[in-house]
Amino acid sequence: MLKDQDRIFTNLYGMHDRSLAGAKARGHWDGTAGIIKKGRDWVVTEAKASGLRGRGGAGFPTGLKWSFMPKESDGRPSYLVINADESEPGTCKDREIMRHDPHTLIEGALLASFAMGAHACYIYIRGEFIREREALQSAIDECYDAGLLGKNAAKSGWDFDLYLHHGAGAYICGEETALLESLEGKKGMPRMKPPFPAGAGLYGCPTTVNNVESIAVIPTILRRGADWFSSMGRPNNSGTKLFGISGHVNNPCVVEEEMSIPLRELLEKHCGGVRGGWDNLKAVIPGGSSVPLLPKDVAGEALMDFDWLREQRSGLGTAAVIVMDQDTDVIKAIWRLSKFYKHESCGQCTPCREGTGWMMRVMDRLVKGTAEIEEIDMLLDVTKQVEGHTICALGDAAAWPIQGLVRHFRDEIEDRIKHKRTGRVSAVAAE
Ligand code: L3W
Ligand code: SF4
Repeated sequence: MLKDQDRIFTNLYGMHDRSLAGAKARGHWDGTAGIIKKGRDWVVTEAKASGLRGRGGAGFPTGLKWSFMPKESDGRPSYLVINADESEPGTCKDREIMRHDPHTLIEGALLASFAMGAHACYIYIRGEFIREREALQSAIDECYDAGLLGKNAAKSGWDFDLYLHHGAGAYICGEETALLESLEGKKGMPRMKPPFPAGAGLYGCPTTVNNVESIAVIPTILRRGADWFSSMGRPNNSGTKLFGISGHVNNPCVVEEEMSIPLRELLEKHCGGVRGGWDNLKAVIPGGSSVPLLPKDVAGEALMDFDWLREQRSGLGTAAVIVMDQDTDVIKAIWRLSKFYKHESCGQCTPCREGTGWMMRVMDRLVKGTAEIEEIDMLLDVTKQVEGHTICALGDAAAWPIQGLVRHFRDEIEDRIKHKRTGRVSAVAAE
């Protein structure tokens, strides 16, 4: 359980002044130049030692990613790009940082960019985030006025510019290479990897793309030390983490907690528990719509971290916890995700473009109970044809929730088909 003094996001609920003066009173921008004077290698080494893993969904070690950036310039500039295109269904944690704690993100952008030899950083913010863009832009303007950004930023000797770029509302632009394409003014379509952005990213230059939360925790890690951060959570799953909890709990919320907290403790301590009590739980999606759900018995044991959830063939993803009680039509819930992925597929590779449509149409029949029993395995086969055979992870993200549904709720699907139960057909038709 996280102690109050170990919280990084001290203004998560907007109770305090989010302006520069308020942020400074809470300890932000304290000794920033001194940290930079310790040198680039020191910052990267601390990030590695902290054990911080990317908070955008993949959990890739942040310090290791930074170390892929060139040490010496070959004439091309280096860039940091911050992925603020938070669009994963259920996910609303980065939004809270940008709304209420924008200075920790801006200070993190300066420190991380310095660590990678970047004099410029772009924050790519989700199209729907109008108020968040305004909050962030006003914080950026304050920093320029106070000399914390621009030439000799924060009197550190490092010149640094920060630009905010507003997206237009496409989920796929949260995929890092589609985001770069969009930032360059092109259609947001993912690129083949490799090359990874560290080799050829924005405008073909060395680039690191990091999630908002990954960057916003950096100033506190550097001030309090890698050992402090890595002392929380389990080995290889360290630090504090923002969890966004929605669905059938009494008080949905976004909360900062220690990594590896038991799921049941998370829900009972911060959300007033499952609606109708724990016994009324049916299933939980632990990490945003891209990861497979967990049935109640597994959820009761779950530790909220990358490795524990991976071992259960699910994932921490964006740590967006979606709770479903016994009243939930779980087949319909996953059908709705299938519809989402079909809609958001950019269409450039065949398994995803065609497969998402096939998956959605079969899911439609499962919801209505009009499918044949054999179609369950046929559907699983389609998910296997899509998984791992596409340019970007959207194909996997469309396949995994269905695989989880069949793994844990096959009986319910078969039961509906056998009895030709209709589920909520009228609601399906209405959507
Ligand atoms: C250099 C190598 N760099 C990997 C870098 C790579 C990227 C990071 C992780 O997808 C997941 C996806 C969604 N040399 C490298 C290397 N990198 N190997 O490391 O890469 P990767 O491929 O594991 O993941 P990804 O393509 O970044 C992200 C899942 O997250 N997800 C979605 C979240 C949605 C949001 C949102 O709405 N904001 O975050 C949730 O689970 O499905 O699997 O930077 O370049 N050898
Ligand atoms: Fe586009 Fe889907 Fe291929 Fe990703 S997997 S590049 S979203 S078609």
